[in-house]
Amino acid sequence: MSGILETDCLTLTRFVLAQQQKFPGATGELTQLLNSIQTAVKAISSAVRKAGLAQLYGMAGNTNVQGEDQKKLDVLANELFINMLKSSFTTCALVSEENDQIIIVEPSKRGKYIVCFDPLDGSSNIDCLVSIGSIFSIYKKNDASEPSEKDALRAGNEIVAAGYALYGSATMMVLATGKGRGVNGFMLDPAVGEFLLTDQNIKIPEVGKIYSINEGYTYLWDKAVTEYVRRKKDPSIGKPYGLRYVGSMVADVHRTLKYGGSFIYPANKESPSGKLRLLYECNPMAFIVQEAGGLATTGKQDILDIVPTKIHQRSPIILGSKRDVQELVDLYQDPKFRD
Ligand code: FDP
Repeated sequence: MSGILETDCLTLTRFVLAQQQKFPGATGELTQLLNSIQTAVKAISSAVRKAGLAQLYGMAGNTNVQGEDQKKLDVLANELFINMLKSSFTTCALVSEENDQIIIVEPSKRGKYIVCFDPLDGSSNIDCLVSIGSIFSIYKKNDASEPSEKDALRAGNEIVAAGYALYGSATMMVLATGKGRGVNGFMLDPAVGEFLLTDQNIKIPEVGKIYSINEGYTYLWDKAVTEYVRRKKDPSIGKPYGLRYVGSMVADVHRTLKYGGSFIYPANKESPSGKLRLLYECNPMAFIVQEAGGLATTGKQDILDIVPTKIHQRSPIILGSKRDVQELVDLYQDPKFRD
């Protein structure tokens, strides 16, 4: 109710704790891990909101008023994720978009989870104030061996939980806390400093009215994608779709989750595996979209079935409303549109 302070609001922490209660054997480690990600996201959100001003203070030679070097936002976000995750005592290995090698957590701080994350996705949008985000997926270590890269080279189907934070006109965290447990969205209330449940059990529309792809690369597309986009714009087939492309994966996926339609970053003649990274971009988003009732595929294979061989490997991706994604999958199977 407006003007009245909510005294029993469902925060993200409460929500995760309540889920943990449903599993009598749960140790609370995942709750602790998700809390550490929440802290990182809150700090990143605050830094994102102040970035322009902070840059002004640091204009002379990139130093701030204390004479310290200014940290670029993506470096800051990465350090926050790594430090919060390590000190949560719940992780044993981390894969970050910003680090070439896997990070092995020191033995005294180890727990049973592996986290793959992109601390600040859409970084080319930072300087023009367009929405950016953080993305993560969580796996459980399945043996007692010394943690290594093989623990992160797992199919998306093994994800325990995945989520993203969108630093948009508000900051929102969207979480899928396990297979069959759906997707929930939490908006950051800056006054209280907590994420509050605002979007319960998000379901992606069965079909949408929007397609989302970087059309500048039309000349590089394969026949199936070319035909799909042609059909979306052909009034003799139906009412043409609208085109929306922010160029920040989190923003484009969040819109697709809310409004439906398709988001596509395909393979093309110059990048045969597309651009987006499997472990910390495609897999978490595919897990969330599928939990919300949508589809996520390369066009030829379910994203979550891919068994990675490299931690930074890329994958083409088509995700969104069931009917919209299926339409492109069908084109890939049609011999007329094979390259
Ligand atoms: P960015 O290069 O700005 O970091 O994977 C990174 C990403 O952004 C995604 O967030 C976004 O969807 C995509 O790249 C945009 O790539 P194009 O500029 O090639 O369309």
